[in-house]
Amino acid sequence: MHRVQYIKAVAPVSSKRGGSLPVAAPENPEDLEDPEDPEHPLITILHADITTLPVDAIVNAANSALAGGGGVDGAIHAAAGPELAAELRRYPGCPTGSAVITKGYRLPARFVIHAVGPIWRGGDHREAELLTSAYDTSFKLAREEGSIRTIAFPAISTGVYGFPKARAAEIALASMRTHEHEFDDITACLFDESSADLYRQTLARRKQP
Ligand code: AR6
Repeated sequence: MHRVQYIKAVAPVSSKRGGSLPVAAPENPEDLEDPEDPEHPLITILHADITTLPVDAIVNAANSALAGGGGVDGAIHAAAGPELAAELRRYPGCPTGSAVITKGYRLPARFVIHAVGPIWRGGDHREAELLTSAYDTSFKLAREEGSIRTIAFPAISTGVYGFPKARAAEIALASMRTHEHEFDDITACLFDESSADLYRQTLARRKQP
């Protein structure tokens, strides 16, 4: 039960059903199964700081210079330590819609996948395609690494890059569903409760015919 292992270390968090999850693992691991969501047992929606998650890999919302910055990028660099920036300096950069993988250094996660989402410029500049590509490339790198079974994503491009949150949630969850059979658990890690609610609603809607 991979989910039990990392929920133990994450607090506060919310479950897909909206209730708070216990900080300690329940006596019966089956308590964490979601009977309301049998179609997507491997997609977990969490309200949490992604830097705290002891998953195999976390995904960063990076910029094409791989130069660090604010938002989740800044938080990941601060938590990982300066070795992360040093490893990234080996790369000339990364095109929008693509990603690179590094070690996680002082993070609980063993790897960081630095994905470059698009800057929102009104919607007519391939933004949706590029955001899909950022997610799909992250999954591809994770698979190629070979030992990554659990992976967590922030809501790429929805902060300073300005991508509309509802459309971004649809794109993120569509990519996660495409790849869910390749991993033991995929976590959508949202930094605020309203975004976590949006993801829950979007996932529920996708199940309707
Ligand atoms: N854990 C999870 N999610 C977080 C965290 C966190 N610790 N901190 C912020 N978020 P952003 P972008 C959420 O702006 O829009 C950087 O400067 C946040 O609420 O971090 O892709 C880079 O260097 C939002 O929903 O990334 C780039 O230059 C989401 O993460 C640029 O920002 C993404 O917000 C990338 O912009």
